[in-house]
Amino acid sequence: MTTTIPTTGPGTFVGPLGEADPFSAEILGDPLPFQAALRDAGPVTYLARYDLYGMGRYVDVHAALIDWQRFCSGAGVGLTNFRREEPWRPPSLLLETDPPHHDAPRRVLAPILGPRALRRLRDRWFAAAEEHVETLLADAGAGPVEVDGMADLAEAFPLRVFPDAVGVPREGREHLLPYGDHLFNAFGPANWLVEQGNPHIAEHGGWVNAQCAREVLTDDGFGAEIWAAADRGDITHEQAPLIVRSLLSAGVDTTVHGLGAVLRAMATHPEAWTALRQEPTLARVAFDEAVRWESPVQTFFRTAETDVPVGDTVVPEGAKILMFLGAANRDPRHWDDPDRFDLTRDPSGHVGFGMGLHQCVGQHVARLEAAALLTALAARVERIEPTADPTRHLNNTMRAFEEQPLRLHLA
Ligand code: HEM
Ligand code: OVM
Repeated sequence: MTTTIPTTGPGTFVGPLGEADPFSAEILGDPLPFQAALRDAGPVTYLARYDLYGMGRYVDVHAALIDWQRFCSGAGVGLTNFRREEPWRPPSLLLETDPPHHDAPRRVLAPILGPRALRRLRDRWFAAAEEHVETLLADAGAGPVEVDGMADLAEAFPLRVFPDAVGVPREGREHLLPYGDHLFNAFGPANWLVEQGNPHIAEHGGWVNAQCAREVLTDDGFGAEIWAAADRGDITHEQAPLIVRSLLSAGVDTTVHGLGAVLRAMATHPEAWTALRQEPTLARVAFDEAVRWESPVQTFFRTAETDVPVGDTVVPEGAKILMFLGAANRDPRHWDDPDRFDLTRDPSGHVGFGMGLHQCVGQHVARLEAAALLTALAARVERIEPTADPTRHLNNTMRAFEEQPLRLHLA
């Protein structure tokens, strides 16, 4: 059964906002009209369907994300309230905890994934990207090459470099994307998307959990560094595998859809591609602007620790509040012409990687992957032409593409 939410074209959401289902196929497929209506309705809006509160304005989302004392993560950052219901997997020691429990895992992981540590990977990833692009374009001669921007670039490149960096074996890596897809669906309600994943999650989750063991990981990756932190006593040996699990949970689908976003931006904004080719150091700002513009992670929940007044509303203790990162990243109250992908704007301050204590600890990894792939493409590809409309992959949390048919015109 599907519920039809009438829309009257781009930018207009019609119908009672409080009854809307933000996890319906209609709104997941085209979230912008609903998000505009949510922002216009006020700082916070009760959404009766799931007994939750929604926030979409930049200023309020930003304020709530840095207010971890009142908008907590320890009761889960999905719809399930861990204080009342059993979580579907043992909670993340990073994402789904508050201080003081959050402190040690975060202090351990941040330097492992930080800019200093990543310098070691930079040359390797840039070379891997060049080789990947080279192979993709190999039998083209001088003519253009038709690819699927998702399967051939946005998925293939992270799957090539990231699991190696964590230190997981080759065998079984096909579990990573479906595991992440289900995990991000499971932050939402138990709708058809979750039901589609349920029969397969034991298999994917079994493989992912098994890769977190010290014996399975290589001795030179992020995983080994997490175990070394346990040997030093910075975390316990019981915590180590769950922290490795965070990398395998959060580190793959997110970058795939982040890269999907920047490829879409470049395919639809040829002048931006030309600018990036002339100045490859623009790759970083291009990726951040794409993360703002598309917000591959659209939403996360918080739980009210006490009664919290927001505007004219009091969000009651124990209530779930859905933070619409994607709505905040396109709030015209904060951004000039927010729907425009604009390489000349300063996208810093966007909440696509979150904000505050839980702000993405893997963002430098994501940026490095993007810089490597975009730089390699820029050297060989003069123009990225969309040959058909991309298709969307619906997910309760992520804004994702299934397919992006592209024609790469060689330089
Ligand atoms: C946290 C988005 C890539 C690991 C977050 C949060 C967001 C986010 C929005 C905040 C969650 C919250 O406040 O509740 C993204 C996007 C990515 C990306 C859009 C790519 C474009 C990565 C990568 C990794 C990673 C590559 C691992 C290497 C994590 C972890 C957390 C996190 C472990 C939890 C941090 C904490 O709670 O302290 N990410 N992420 N992410 N991310 Fe990312
Ligand atoms: C984790 C985790 C899982 C999903 C997403 C995420 C975006 C973190 O297991 O720590 O951050």
